[in-house]
Amino acid sequence: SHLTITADRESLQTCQPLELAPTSSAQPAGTGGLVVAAEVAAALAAGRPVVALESTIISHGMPFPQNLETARQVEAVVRAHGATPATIAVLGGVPHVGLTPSQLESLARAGKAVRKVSRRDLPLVMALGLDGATTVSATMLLAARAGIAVFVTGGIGGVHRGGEATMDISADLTELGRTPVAVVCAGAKSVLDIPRTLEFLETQGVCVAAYGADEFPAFFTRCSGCRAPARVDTPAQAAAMIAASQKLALGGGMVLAVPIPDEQAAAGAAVERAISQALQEAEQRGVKGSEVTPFLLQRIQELTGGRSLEANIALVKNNAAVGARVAAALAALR
Ligand code: PSU
Ligand code: MN
Repeated sequence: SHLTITADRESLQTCQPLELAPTSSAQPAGTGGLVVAAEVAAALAAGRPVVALESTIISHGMPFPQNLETARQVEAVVRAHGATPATIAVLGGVPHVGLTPSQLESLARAGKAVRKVSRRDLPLVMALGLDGATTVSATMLLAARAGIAVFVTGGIGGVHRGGEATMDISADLTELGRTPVAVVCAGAKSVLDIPRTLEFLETQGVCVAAYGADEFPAFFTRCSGCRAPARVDTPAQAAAMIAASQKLALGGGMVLAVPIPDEQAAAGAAVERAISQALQEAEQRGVKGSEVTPFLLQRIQELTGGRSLEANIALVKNNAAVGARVAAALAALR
């Protein structure tokens, strides 16, 4: 009666034998041979605001060409608010922090042909010299290694419905528990079990705040039925929480959940119906593991005739504006 997850037996069968890619030994352990774009490195060195962006949302979260347009627009919004964007992905086995326009384009064109990479997949794509689109968990980890404290995306993963039995709980949640990066998002989609997602985040010690709202937002709608554990109303307040967490060396992350803009929330009801149908289809077809989220996102887009995609794009750009302001407020505190 719910989605089931198998171990990685199936995906292991599709792996090529391990052919090790050459690794650079020039950098100290822990920096993972990161390639940080010159512009990003300069901003970080000067203490100017930087905003990390993920790449699974580009490869698996939206179709081409809207994914490319959105990725470019989100970077432009970050810049327009005075911060430097750093889109994160693994290219040829090397984690990149900040992509060139042509790297961004190839990733967007490749779409789902690129491997979706969460924390657990990083050693594999690095060792095999593969490309990988990073999820929230892997993007947070790499952002933290590069020294970036603020990360913008659309929605985080969570506890899937039925997760109390399947244990399908996104690695995003445990990453939030262990990596000091603030994730600015529109909450979690109602394809997930939002109450359990919030419970799990509490267990992981993650500070969760809604931005300008009392309720935790559910991506396409401003309402989840769950009260947010905290509320902040300004970028300065959000930055003060990040600074406090750093001061105490808490080591964990933070969720700043920004409700979808009012103009887009109207599409919410139709999208909610599509979500129930997509969930049923996933169950009937036996979709499993890391394919669950991409499957649901694509079906929702198909079922709503593009309205959900339009709302998705609008909310990511809105999050980018908020995230850039938070990064600027944080830089001003230093
Ligand atoms: N939710 C969205 N859009 C997305 C994702 C989640 O609304 O693109 C992506 C993010 O990269 C997130 C990942 O980190 O899916 C979570 O996947 P999983 O549920 O397999 O952990
Ligand atoms: Mn999962």
